[in-house]
Amino acid sequence: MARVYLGLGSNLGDRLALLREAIATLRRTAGIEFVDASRLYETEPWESEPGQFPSRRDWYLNCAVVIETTLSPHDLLERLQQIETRLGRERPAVTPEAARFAPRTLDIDILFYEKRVISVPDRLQIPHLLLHERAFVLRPLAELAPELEHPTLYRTVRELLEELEDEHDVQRGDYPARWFED
Ligand code: A4P
Ligand code: MG
Repeated sequence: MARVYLGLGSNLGDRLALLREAIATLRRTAGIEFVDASRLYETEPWESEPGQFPSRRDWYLNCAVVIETTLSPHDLLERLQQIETRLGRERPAVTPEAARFAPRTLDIDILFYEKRVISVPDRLQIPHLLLHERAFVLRPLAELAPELEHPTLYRTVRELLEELEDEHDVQRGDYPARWFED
C-alpha cells in the first residue's frame, strides 16, 4: 500500500455536497482506502489578484485527504479523473489556459505519492508542481502531515507553509471537523 495525499477543491454548485460525495466515492473505490481528511477551508481563487473577488460566492472550498492505495500513480490519476467526471465537472472546450482556470465543480490533484518523483509533462507530475506555492494546499495538508518532507525541495510541509509568500486569503470554514462523515 502506498500512502498518498490528495488536494480537493470545488468552486461551483453545492461545494460541500460535492466534497462529501467525493469522499464517499473514494471510500467505495476498489484499491483505495480512505484514511482521513483535513478541515474545510474557504479560499480565494488563486489565479485572481488577492482581494479581486471579495464575495465568498466565488471562492473555493478546499481540503486535503490522505489515502492508502494499491493503484499505481497513473491508475490512481485515471480513477480520480473518473470521479471528477462523474461528479459533474464541466470542461468547456475553450483554450487550454482558460479551461485550466474555469470554475470547476470538483478538482482532485495528487499532491504526494509516497516519496515518489514522477514527471510526465502535461500528464502526471508528482509532487504536484505548484503545491509549495499555494496556501490553499499547504494549510489543509499541514493538518494531516506537517512533518512530511517534499522529496525534491527537502522542506517539510510545515516549513513550506512557514516560508510561504501567498497573499491569497485562506480561512478555515465554519464546518464540523468531521464534515466528511455522516
Ligand atoms: N496532472 C499532472 N500532474 C497531476 C497531479 N499530480 N494530479 C495533469 C492531478 N493531475 C495532474 O488537470 C490538468 C492535467 O493535469 C490533467 O489532465 C492531469 O493529467 P485537470 O484536473 O484536468 O485541470 P485543472 O485542475 O484545471 O489543472 P490543474 O493543473 O490541476 O490546475 P490548478 O492549477 O490546480 O488549478 N484556487 C483555489 N483557491 N483553490 C483551488 O482549488 N484550483 C485551481 C485549479 C485554480 N485555483 C484555485 C484552485
Ligand atoms: Mg487538477
